Amino acid sequence: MNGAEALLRTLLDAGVEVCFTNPGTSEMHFVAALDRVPGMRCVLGLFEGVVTGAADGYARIARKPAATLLHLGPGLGNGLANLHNARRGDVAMVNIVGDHATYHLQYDTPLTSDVTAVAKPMSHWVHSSQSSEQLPQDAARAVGAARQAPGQVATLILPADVSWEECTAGPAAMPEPAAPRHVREEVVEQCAAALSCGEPALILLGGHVTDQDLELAGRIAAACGARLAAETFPARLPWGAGRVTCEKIPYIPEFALEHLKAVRRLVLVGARAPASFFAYPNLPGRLAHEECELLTLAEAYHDRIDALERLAEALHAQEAEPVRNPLALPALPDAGALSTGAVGDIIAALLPEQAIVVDEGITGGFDVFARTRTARTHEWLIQTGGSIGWGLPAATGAAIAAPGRKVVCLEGDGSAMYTIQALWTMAREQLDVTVVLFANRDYAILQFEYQRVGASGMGANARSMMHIGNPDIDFVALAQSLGVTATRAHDTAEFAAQFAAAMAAPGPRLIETMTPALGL
Ligand SMILES: Cc1ncc(C[n+]2csc(CCOP(=O)(O)OP(=O)(O)O)c2C)c(N)n1
Repeated sequence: MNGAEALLRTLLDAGVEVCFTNPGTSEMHFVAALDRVPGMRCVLGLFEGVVTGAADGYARIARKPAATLLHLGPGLGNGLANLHNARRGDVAMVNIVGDHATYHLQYDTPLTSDVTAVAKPMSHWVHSSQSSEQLPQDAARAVGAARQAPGQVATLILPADVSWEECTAGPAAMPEPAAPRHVREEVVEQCAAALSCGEPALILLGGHVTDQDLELAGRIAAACGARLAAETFPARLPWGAGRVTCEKIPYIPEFALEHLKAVRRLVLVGARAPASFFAYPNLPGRLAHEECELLTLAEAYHDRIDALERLAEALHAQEAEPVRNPLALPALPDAGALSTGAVGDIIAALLPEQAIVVDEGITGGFDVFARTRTARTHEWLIQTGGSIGWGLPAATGAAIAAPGRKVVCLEGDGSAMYTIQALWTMAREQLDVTVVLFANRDYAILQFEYQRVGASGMGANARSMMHIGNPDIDFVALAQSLGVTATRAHDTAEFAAQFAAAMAAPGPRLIETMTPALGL
């Protein structure tokens, strides 16, 4: 058995069953091992941003890491933007990054780079394996690091000779990941006191929000008369009918300030203190009122279920009945002009039970989220790091993690063009993803932000940096050339018919919606 084979067996033994790849010469022995070792589903992405984004979407749904296979420093570098999103979202992932053979680095050939330095800023854990005998142990440690709560990006660098040389040690067992830490009793007591002191309070959930989080937090909120909200960009959020009702902090800081204006006790559960995404002249970065006390019940790495259970007990809230979203499907709009709101209504009306919505709709997605609160029970995956080009890959990975569940990907046309190659992987793997593409032909959010940061006027140059028509991109032709069935919707009737058809049949689809930019 060579190093690559022992590595692969170690990954499989540790429950890593999917590998998103874009290999090169230094990874050929790993590729060969994919044939010799049965069990690893290997999925090719045609750009490394697709590979890392897909591993992100997969892990959010599967609740365990996938592996990626990337080609030296440049391949890893191409994947970094989506590793940033994964790192910001506490998403578990094991990157295997090939490197030159250890003895070859001295020749300083074209693909030589400091792979560790490239990996470090976007990884929680980095290690370069130096011997085939040690490789299985290193791989087991990498999976252990990835699975450490709340989830980490682990990068294992694999020199070509470490991959091809013999490994007599055989596969290694993953160390048992450390159990998530429990919060201290006095923290629970402080939060209980804050929630029962009579001041207006809000419980803020962040990160990978589960039904159990919502249930427990909903009971506490109901018992104390507190409000319940999710942060603006949670990694995962259960949503729709039957779920415990929660608000979401708006993206636009003026709205967020208004939203939080009355709150005097803010209890954070796996969420950071709310802050505006960017700095704006004349607006505070902190979104909570200056007289609001911030309390952290649980950090992302804590056992938040345990913390919420203890808080519920302290507040005698275990039997309280949380408020739940009713099932209320909007009527399909009559024929009319497309808008992001109309698209939202149609999606809300037709979204099937247990669907997964992947949101990189940017300005197109705002209206859909609000309207799906009373749609059939489903789940949202949301951009956690602000680096666009995540949506199509994440939808690809989510679909691989959830066969049998429909994935709907809301995608801005500008964002789509960063990692459009993901459509090819969707077609090749015949994934059940419907992409709703908002073709407003602008970087609409940037046009909006331009004035808000205080940039004055808008001349021809500035305008052309934020307009992506001229030439107009034909997403139907583009998707079809990558193997995905695609249609274009000009009005609500066309969109309703096309979206209904997409929901009725499995397989990859793209609907280019000719929506004007949201009038922000
Ligand atoms: C990697 C990366 N590059 C650039 C940006 C800056 N940026 C943020 S939104 C955006 C345009 C998004 O356009 P689109 O997806 O069409 O959505 P719209 O704003 O039109 O709703 C850009 C370029 C970013 N966030 N991430």
